[in-house]
Amino acid sequence: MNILMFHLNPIRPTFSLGLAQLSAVLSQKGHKCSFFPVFKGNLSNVLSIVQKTAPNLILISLHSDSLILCKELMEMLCGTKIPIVLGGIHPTIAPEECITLAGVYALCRGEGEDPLIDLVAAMESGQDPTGIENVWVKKDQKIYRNPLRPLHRCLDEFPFPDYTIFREFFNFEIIPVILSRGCPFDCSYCCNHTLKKLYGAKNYLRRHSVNYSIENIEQALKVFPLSSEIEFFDDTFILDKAWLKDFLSKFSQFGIPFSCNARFDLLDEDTIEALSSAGCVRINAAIESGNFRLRSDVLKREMSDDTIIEKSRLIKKHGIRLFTHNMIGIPGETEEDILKTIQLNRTIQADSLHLSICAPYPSTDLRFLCEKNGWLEKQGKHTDSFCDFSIIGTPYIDRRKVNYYFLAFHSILYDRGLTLIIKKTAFWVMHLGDNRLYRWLRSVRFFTTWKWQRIRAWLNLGKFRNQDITV
Ligand code: B12
Repeated sequence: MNILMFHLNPIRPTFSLGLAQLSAVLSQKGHKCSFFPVFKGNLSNVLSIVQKTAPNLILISLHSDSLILCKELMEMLCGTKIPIVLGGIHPTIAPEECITLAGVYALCRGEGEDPLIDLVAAMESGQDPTGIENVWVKKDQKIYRNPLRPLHRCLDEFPFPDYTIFREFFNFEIIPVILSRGCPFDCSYCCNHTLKKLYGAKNYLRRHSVNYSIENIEQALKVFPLSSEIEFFDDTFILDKAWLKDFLSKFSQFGIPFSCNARFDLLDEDTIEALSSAGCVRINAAIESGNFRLRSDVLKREMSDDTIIEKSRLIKKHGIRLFTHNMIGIPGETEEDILKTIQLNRTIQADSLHLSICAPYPSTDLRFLCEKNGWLEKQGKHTDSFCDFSIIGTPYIDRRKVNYYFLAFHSILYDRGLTLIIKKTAFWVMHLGDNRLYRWLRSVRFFTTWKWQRIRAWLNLGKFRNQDITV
């Protein structure tokens, strides 16, 4: 079959390691896969891509932030009569919302490799596709909702993700890699506890063997030989210390810097030192809130300020840059709490950070908390938007204040003097306009950065790694 894959992100073109994995298993079965990263700025190109590739099947991968974009895309595709299958985290946790979208032929919940192979085989051979585990299918005006199959026990049985599908669109200076699935923690805003409820906690966390992981990286580097860094996206990269030690000792052969996610409370000096010696240049760790009560009671991340401060000191001591994840608009949060989050980042001297507006994703404990208290925006036009607007309204803070701090957070933390005053004033004016100007500027910025990356790829610019991989 000729299969076209779309990954959706309203804001910018984004890779999908999930689709790379699916492309690998489908290619193994002789199917031809191509990929296109859809965002608002290139939605109008989609039909010409479909005409050019002439697929027999379209796969769409989506997170909850992309439902509106998905609806728009489906409207564009409905005239093509090509079967469309949805998958990814949103169809997994909110399947009813997805299967009822006009034009959807089927959706896949949970891990896609085995169900997709079964579905494609059934479609090709004309067999009945209505009884495949993980797959919900629409047929003769009926919806067949099949149960989940158990998680695939041994991840090493899968082929290496197919990075070639990204080559046309991304010139990864930093290659994204993921070597495990699952997480043992239950942060209330994250999808992991939701998936654990679906699948059962047993065997939920699985990791590739060290040998598979090393070979996976080798393959990725062959596809992107100019990449100068690796980013490990695993939720729990540093959890299994024995695995980590073995992995780092073998990874060092690449002589390539990397960054990874880590929880402050799991870090100890030995681990930080080992990471640093193996080439770790940045640790991404979540603070989320500067208020301990919100962190532990609302977000279910029991971690003291002292732990965060002490571990940050150690990270810096070993010459690793610190990137933090933060949220504002958390239920129960006040303006003072937001300022505490800024202050905590200042105390630990975060080198850079990511800020999100707290998003109560479907089926998470955080969502249930908001629903129970009537804190979700009911009538507003942004109810389905998980990107730039706060959809949580509590008596503790005006939602527009949250939007203002979303714009001003970085400036308050990093800017000084006149720059700070000018930016704060501009953000204040912009937030009154419902963020529209800001969102437009952001889209332009992402678009130009992306184009610039492609020009660099075309000109063959980019740093060579200090060691080449033997092919
Ligand atoms: C890597 C990652 C990113 C990367 C790449 C994202 C991407 N495009 O895949 C980056 C940094 C860009 C990113 C950005 C964001 N992310 Co993110 N990210 C992750 C992370 C850590 C791993 C995802 C991954 O690669 N998993 C490994 C692959 C193999 O699994 P997979 O993607 O789930 O795919 C499998 C199945 O879902 C299925 N499948 C997937 N697509 C399809 C399609 C079809 C047709 C079929 C049949 C099957 C199928 O088959 C695959 C193989 O089994 C997850 C957390 C997690 N542990 O899953 C969060 C996660 C997906 N991200 C999340 C969020 C919130 C975001 C952002 C909105 C953050 C922000 N505020 O900007 C953006 C959204 C970007 C977007 N729309 O793409 C949430 C999503 C929650 C939700 N309900 O939507 C997650 C679940 C983390 C969380 N807090 O719960 N993210």
